[in-house]
Amino acid sequence: MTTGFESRVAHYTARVEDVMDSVLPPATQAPKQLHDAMRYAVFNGGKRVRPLLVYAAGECLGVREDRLDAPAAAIEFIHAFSLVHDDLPAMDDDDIRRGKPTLHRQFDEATAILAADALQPLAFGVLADAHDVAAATRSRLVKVVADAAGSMGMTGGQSMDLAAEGQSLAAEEIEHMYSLKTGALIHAAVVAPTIVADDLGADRASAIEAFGHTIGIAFQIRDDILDVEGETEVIGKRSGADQRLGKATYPGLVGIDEARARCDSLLRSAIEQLDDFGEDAEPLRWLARFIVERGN
Ligand code: GRG
Repeated sequence: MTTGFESRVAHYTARVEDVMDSVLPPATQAPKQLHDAMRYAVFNGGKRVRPLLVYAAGECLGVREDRLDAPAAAIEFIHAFSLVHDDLPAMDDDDIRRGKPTLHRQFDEATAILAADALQPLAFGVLADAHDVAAATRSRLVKVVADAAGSMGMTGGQSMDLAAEGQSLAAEEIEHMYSLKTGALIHAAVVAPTIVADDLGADRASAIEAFGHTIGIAFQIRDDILDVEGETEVIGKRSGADQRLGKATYPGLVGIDEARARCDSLLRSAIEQLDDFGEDAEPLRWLARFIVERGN
């Protein structure tokens, strides 16, 4: 199906990539290897789902796209940072990401750690510099992204994921871990426009929040399904990694068919959570379907 948003995906992708390019120091700037590595982490591919969610939620709420550039870029920097750390030998020890060598393979481990370290403050710097957004709004954006990345968000979820290797978790525990490890940043992507939007009522804000929570869990279950069923060449990372690492995953617990059914049911809930927005939420619905149907 097409909703019109599909035709704007290339526009928004180019837009956020321009913003990120403009704030990342050039690779010719010393320390050159560090800046080269930061750029590799950000520009070695990537679907840009989180920035697209920012712009789609912004369309839903009638927020001007230039007011969404800072959260879109900041959240993608945090995401890029997390992938570099996730791939390190101390974590999932992966050598392919987005079909290319992981950062520590392309450069070295110390450079990968430092490049990721530098992407995180860059994200918060972008939010602090969003001068077309009021100071109080900027500070709320910083808080939302900080909470999403922190120990009760993505980093906490990653810690639970590592602790659960070789363990057996219940379905609810796995979904809770997913809602932090993957869902927290996706949730922040759709919540950021609710902060930038003028006069948004509490009901509309909580409907968007609920959507972000639901689709964040579905995103990770789909990722797990791709890890089991996808070809390395298509998914851009080594398939079967979860089983090799003894990860506690949803398909590992309930099987692929039930995992797919859970993903579909989360998609239905996410779409229902947008009912009150009517046509304005079509971009978000389109992205929700993309998230559970994607092939990489
Ligand atoms: C970054 C604050 C901070 C701490 C590091 C390593 C870590 C803590 C968290 C990792 C969390 C993580 C890697 C979750 C997996 C999320 C996931 C499914 C990533 C893949 O996202 P896609 O498919 O990737 O959007 P692309 O390549 O398209 O950008």
